[in-house]
Amino acid sequence: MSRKRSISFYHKALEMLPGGVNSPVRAFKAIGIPPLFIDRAKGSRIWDVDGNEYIDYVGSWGPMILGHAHPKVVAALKRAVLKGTSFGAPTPLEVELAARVKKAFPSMELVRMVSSGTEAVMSAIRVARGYTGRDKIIKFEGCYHGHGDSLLVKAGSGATTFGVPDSLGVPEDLARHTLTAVYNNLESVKGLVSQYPGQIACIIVEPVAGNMGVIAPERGFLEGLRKICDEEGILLLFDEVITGFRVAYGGAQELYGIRADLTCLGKIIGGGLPVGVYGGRERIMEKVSPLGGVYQAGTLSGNPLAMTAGIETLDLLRSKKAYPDLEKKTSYLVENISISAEEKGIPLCINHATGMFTLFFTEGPVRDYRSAKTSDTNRFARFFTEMMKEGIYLPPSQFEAWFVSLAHTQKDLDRTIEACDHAFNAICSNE
Ligand code: KE4
Repeated sequence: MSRKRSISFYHKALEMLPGGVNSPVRAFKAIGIPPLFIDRAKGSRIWDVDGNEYIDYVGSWGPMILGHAHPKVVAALKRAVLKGTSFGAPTPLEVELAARVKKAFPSMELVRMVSSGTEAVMSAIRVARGYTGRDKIIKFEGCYHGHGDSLLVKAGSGATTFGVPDSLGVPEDLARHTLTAVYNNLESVKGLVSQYPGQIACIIVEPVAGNMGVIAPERGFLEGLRKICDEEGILLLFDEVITGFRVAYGGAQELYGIRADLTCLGKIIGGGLPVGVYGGRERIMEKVSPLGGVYQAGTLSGNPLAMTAGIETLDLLRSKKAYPDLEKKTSYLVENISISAEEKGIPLCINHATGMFTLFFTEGPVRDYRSAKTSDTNRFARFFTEMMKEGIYLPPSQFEAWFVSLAHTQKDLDRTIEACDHAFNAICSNE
């Protein structure tokens, strides 16, 4: 497998982009080899610039739930682009996408389109502070909510991968308003709430964590957060940028039957184009300009091409009865990969939710940031490299989720399981 062209593009990129990338986790730093430069993708497959083909479990970090370049999405975009790419004015398309989001998430009585998950979360935090008049927020160690200043405190995803969960450049005066609790530990939340009575604007949570690797909420955790928020006048903010339209059409709110006060969405709702959405109860969202005093704006918010890709994607997800299929594929992979690791005596803990899963190279259980961090990241790096040789493209970090799409075929799944088998043998033999 030649990677010559990837490496030459990487060297050129290093002269132009910090670390040669436009988002840190893509740099393969946790793996210790130059990143692949991608040429194209179709369905479950992705090709690098050297022509190597892979079965793709990154799926652009979640958006490509239908698979890459779905013909109906491509056709809709081709029609849309001929009408112009951006107007900076309202269009019927944003009303169409908003209607679909509201139908899927009844708690989102009013929604606002933005251009990324980060922008959605930053804006929702500002709304929570503006609505409650309180400054502090509670987040969970290891959860990642984009790179907004208030959220880069004990953050997950790339921040954990690089061991910089607290970013430089975030003023201490701001960071002190971000309190961190332990995922799946309601006592840690209650402790903070009693320490700062009447000062906490919201609790932000990934209702199924994806950025420490996948960690599902234990029974009673989300319900407990809802109860604390109701008792203390705190807003419950679900960051469903990953889980929205992934774990269920109505996200974790549908799956667990918990109503959030504010919700953030991203990834899938743009169908691969830049979209973020935040929204919630009408009386809260009425604080947002031009109705209220919380300002937020964006040149490309509601961009017609992004709206088009999002509408097509959601309509295909709704019509396809996608979720039983995704769940079946995910369970099949998890069960068979577990068997393979067990046969080889490799300590492995696999956590999964519909359409997403993580192989933690540790005994487990993995139920929070601390237990996730017991994973053997060197062993993961060797596993990643072996899987790449086998033609499987994985998220280049132990603390991310593998994403399954509707385009992954039974043949893809069986090939993936066989590749894991070979990779497990390889990492055992050269240890
Ligand atoms: P973006 O700004 O990257 O669109 O969304 C930020 C975000 C917000 N909330 C959650 C739960 C998220 O997972 C994310 C972004 N996810 C990462 C991967 N875990 C994006 C990949 C990257 O940073 O390159």
